[in-house]
Amino acid sequence: MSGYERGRVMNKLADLMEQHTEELALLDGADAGKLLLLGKIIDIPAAVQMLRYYAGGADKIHGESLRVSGKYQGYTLKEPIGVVGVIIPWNFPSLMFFLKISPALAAGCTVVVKPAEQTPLSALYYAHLAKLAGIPDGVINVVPGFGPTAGAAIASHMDVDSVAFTGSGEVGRLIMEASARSNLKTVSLELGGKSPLIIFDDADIDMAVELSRLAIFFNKGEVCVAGSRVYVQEGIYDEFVKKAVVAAQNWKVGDPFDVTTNMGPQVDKEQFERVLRYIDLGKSEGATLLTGGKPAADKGYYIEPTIFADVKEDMQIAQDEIFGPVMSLMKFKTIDEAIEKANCTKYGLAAGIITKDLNIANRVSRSVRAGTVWVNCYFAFDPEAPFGGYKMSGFGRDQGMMAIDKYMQVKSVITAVPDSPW
Ligand code: TXE
Repeated sequence: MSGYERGRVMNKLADLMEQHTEELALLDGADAGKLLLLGKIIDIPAAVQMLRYYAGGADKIHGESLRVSGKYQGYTLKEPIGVVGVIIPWNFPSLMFFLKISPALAAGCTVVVKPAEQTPLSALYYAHLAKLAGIPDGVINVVPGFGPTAGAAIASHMDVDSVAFTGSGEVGRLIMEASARSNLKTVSLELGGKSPLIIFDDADIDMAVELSRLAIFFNKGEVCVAGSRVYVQEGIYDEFVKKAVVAAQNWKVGDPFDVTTNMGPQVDKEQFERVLRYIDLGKSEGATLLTGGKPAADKGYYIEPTIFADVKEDMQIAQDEIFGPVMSLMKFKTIDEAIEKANCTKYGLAAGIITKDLNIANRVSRSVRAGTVWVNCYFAFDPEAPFGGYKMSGFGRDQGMMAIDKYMQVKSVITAVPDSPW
C-alpha cells in the first residue's frame, strides 16, 4: 500500500475506535480494574490520537540524496523492516497497543501483537475493528497467550524482524537473549522505572501535593512512569507531609465503574500480593508508615493509598519498582543532593520537578538521567514527545516521528555516473 493509503485506513480505524469508545473502555476496565471514566476520556482518546498522529506520518517518510565523491550519485531508500512482534503489558492495554503498532503500520510493516494474558480483550476487539476499517488480513495479527509460550515464540521466531516490548526488566533480558539466539532481530525495550518527583522550597505546596498524589496513585500506581520517590526540600517538608497524608486519605478506592472512584483494584492477585509484600518490607526496613498499608476491602485486590516517610536510598522500597500505590517520601537540603539522590537507582525513565525557579528547573532537567522530565506537571504525554528510558529502563524510543525509524531499514543506492561533468 502507498503511504497515503496506509494513512487513510489507519484514520478509518481511528474513526471506528471513536465510535466504540464506551465498549473499549469497558473491556479494559473489566480486564484490568481500570477506571471506566478515565478509559473513556484518557486511554481510548489517547490511543486514537496516537494512531492519527502516525497516520499523518505514513506519507511523509523520505530518504536523502547523498553527496558521493567521484563519478557517482547516491540516495537512501527507507524500507519497512518487515514483520514486527509486539509484546505488551496489562496496565494500559489500549494505549500500549497503539503506541507500538501505529509507527510500525506507518512504516509499512505488519505486526504480530501478543497482549498481556491479563488483558487480551481490547486487543481482539482492535483486530475486529481493523478488518472493518479495510486493513488487509495479515497486517494486524493478535495472538493472545502467555509469556513463556506465545511471547517467547515471537521473540525467537526466525521470520520476525523486530520486537517492540514493554514490561519487566527480567523479561526484557529474555527477549534480547532470544533475539541473539535466533535471527538477531532488532529489539526495543521499555522496562519500567522508579521515577523521582523533586519538590523545591519555592513550590506552591497545594499544587505539589496534588501532583504528587496523581503521580503515584493514578491507575493504582500501575504506571511505568509513576512518581514513586518523592523528594521534598526541608523548608516545606513538614507542611507537605501533613497535606500529602490527608490527600492520600481522600483518594477514594472502590468500584472502577463508579464515576466517583479515584482508584480501582490492582490488576490481579499476583500484583496485589507483590505490593503488600513490599509494604511489609518497607516496615521491616525501618521506613515510617504514615498512612495506608493494607487491603482496602474484604474482597478484591484493593489496596489503600500508602505513604512511607523516612525512606533511605538503600532501602529496597526506594530501589525496586513496586508498581502499586506506594509513595516513598524523602527530605533533601540542596539542589546537588536532590540530583544525586534522584539519579541513584538503576532506572531512568522519567522525573518530575516542581519549582518556580527557572534556573533550578533547567539545571535539574539537564542533570537527571531520565528519558522524560516534567516541570510543574506530571504525566503530560503527547505522541509528538519521544518516550523511553535511560539506564536499565531500556532503550529505543516510542512516540515522535523518530519511532517510525525503529521499524525501517535504510538502504543506500549508489549509481555510477560515468559522464558526470563534475
Ligand atoms: O511483567 P512481564 P508482569 C513490571 C512491574 C510489574 C512487574 C511484573 O514492576 O510489577 O514488571 O509484571 C510477556 N517471553 N512491569 O509479570 O512478565 C507477558 O505475557 C516473551 C513494568 O506482568 O514482563 C506480557 O505480555 N514475553 C511494565 C509482557 O511480557 C513474555 C509493565 C509483560 O509481562 C515472557 C508491566 C517471555 N518469557 C510490568 N514472559 C512497564 N514497563 O510499564 C512474559 N512475557
